[in-house]
Amino acid sequence: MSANESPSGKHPTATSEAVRDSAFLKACRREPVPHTPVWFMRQAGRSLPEYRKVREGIPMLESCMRPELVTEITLQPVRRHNVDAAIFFSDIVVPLKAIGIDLDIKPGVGPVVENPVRTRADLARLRDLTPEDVSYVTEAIGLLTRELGATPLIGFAGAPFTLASYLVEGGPSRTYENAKAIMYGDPGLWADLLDRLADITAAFLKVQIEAGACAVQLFDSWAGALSPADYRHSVMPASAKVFQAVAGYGVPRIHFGVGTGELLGLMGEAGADVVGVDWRVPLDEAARRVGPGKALQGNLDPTVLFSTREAVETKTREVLDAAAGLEGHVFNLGHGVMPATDPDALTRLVDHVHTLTAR
Ligand code: 1CP
Repeated sequence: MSANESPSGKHPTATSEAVRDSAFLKACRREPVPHTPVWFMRQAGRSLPEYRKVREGIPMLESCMRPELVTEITLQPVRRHNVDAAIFFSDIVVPLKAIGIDLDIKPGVGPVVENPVRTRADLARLRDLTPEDVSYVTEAIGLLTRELGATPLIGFAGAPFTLASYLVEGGPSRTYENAKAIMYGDPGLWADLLDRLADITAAFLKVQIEAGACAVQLFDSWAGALSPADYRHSVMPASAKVFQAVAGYGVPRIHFGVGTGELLGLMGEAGADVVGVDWRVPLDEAARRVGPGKALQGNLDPTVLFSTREAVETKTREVLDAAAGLEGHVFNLGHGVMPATDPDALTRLVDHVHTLTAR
């Protein structure tokens, strides 16, 4: 199989030579780079006035299903900030909506599930995802890769644990008490739930890669709520299944969570090529925890952008200094861009990292 061919053999993946030679993909592959590549989680979104304008009156989930709108929103931060990668505009709950789960994304709240999934009978509602269920994703990525030229497109999905947290709790949670009640009290049901979600997530990532995404990020945003032993036993097998399912495409696989300092080694072991790090662990220490053979992504505290230009520059230099000995480094924030962030601070940050790291 050539690097340009999908494992299914049906669709050649759309990655062009210019994209393959991009600083972002080089850093993911731990090759020498012309400068440290930069992108931001949640770079498309409420921090941008042009985003708020095109989203006006259109509910979040509906915007994810309109290919022209998805294309425009995904391109907005690329045009404005000169970032080294685009991330597909969607949400982690889109594949669940696509298989008929009754959920909505409520403004100011996040994903809310009408009838939470808590029993074995509920599992039957989690059917397989087919490419036809998300044809708007294939269409949007087709439009996008034509517009993006040499800029790589990152596809993404929610990891089984983080998806399960919304499905079981019925919405955002700080404690995950209902999810953990199943994890500890009915491990068989828990394992089957996460395994179902792994299949759905893998199918969703495959759609994005076959349509032209040249890297994927698995967001296990809330895995930091787990001890290493619980993560290894009750969550890692499902996340590993997702990574294994897309291994054959040869696209870099990024694995990210918040508050996952104690889990960094395991999150790499699950099958990631790049491990995302929040701001709580310096990158040199993160590299020791992850071990050799993987690139790291991160990890400026997103709240630093609310401070003075001097403070942003100092904290940025600290991140770059800690990253100096890494095998590969993709600069990012330690979590998503906060909605009240000044977009000009993000543009300056990209320029600053490019200037400081130009080789
Ligand atoms: O109307 C709006 O603008 C709603 C806000 C919003 C946006 C812009 C939501 C609701 N989702 C999104 C888009 C989104 N979601 C992206 C866009 C691509 C980009 O990064 O530019 C991405 C990557 C996501 C992924 C996502 N959704 C995650 C993982 C990333 C993370 O921040 O940890 C999670 C946990 C979600 C759930 C979700 N969707 C929306 C919100 C507000 C939340 C979080 C709710 C909570 O606190 O539990």
